[in-house]
Amino acid sequence: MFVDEANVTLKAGDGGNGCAGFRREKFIPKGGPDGGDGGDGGDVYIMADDNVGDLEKFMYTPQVCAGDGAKGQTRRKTGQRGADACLHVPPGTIVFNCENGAEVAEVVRHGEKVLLLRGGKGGLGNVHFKSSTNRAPRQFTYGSEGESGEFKLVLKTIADAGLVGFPNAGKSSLVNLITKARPKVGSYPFTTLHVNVGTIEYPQTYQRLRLADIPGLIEGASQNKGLGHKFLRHIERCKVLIFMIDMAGTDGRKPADDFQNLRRELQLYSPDLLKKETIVAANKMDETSAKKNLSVFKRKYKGVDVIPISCLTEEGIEELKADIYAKCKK
Ligand SMILES: Nc1nc2c(ncn2[C@@H]2O[C@H](COP(=O)(O)OP(=O)(O)OP(=O)(O)O)[C@@H](O)[C@H]2O)c(=O)[nH]1
Ligand SMILES: [Mg+2]
Repeated sequence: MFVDEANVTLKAGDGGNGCAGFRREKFIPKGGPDGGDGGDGGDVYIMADDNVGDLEKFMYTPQVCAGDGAKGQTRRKTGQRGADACLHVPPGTIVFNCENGAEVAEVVRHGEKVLLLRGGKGGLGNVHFKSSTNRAPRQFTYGSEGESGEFKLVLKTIADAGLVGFPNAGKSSLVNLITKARPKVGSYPFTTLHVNVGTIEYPQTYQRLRLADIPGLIEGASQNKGLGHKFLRHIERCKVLIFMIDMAGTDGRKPADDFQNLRRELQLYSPDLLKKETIVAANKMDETSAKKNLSVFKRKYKGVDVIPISCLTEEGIEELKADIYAKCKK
């Protein structure tokens, strides 16, 4: 299971109460107040962690609390501070406040840490209330409550390039071919049900790029047809979009229309998607019908960068890899 949304209830620790104590020692009568302060409550943080792939664990533990501060003690001892709690999430996670829907934090790079909730302050012990008129105060203050709230975590994958296309176009086949990720390939639509990210390696330059494979879109995805278009948020941060087109026109598809329809679905989701660097991967060139369809396609979309490939014979794959690199580094 791949979980990219989760609701969590978070609570920072309460501050410990101050102490009302008196010094008691042999030969020191009326030793005076010596109650220490309470410890502060722990804070709640969120941190991006490359070793965390999704938000699944928050489905099982939707409540996270930081530790409370300990009470103050006699001999002016301050109570121990409560332990902080830190939510380890995949890079690219955004935190929304459920109450007002506002975005409160976003962590993108590994190790990036943001404070979500502050722990309560520890109370004051009675040493603070000593005065010339009150030499034995019994006053102390209570620790304050830690902040709390309900939050929604949403993952928007971080990748350099993203694949979009209708079901069965061959998106996962390409990811299998050029990365070490192994998403399932099937001859039926909607083989892929969630996002897969693979890393393309370029040994010549010791560089790596992340490639995101998302479930297929269909016409009307923006009206929630098929799997809907919610997966498009995983390619929002990509620099380059690869439109995977089935150039063989399997099952009577018209490749030229496919490209236009895909672009329309993206536009309906967010017009910004169409401003990205674009590559059309004209797949299934090993099939006989593909050549004719390709020339029709090229005539219709003159300025578009089209690379004929076949995931079966591996034709054009190196060229596509090089083009992805060039556009990502632009
Ligand atoms: N002939 C031919 N078949 C291909 C090629 N690439 C992929 N296929 C086939 O096309 C079918 C779909 O491939 P997938 O990679 O699962 O397609 P997808 O775009 O990931 O599909 P969804 O996950 O359902 O959106 C599979 O049966 C593949 O074997 C190709 O270059 N030539
Ligand atoms: Mg797939």
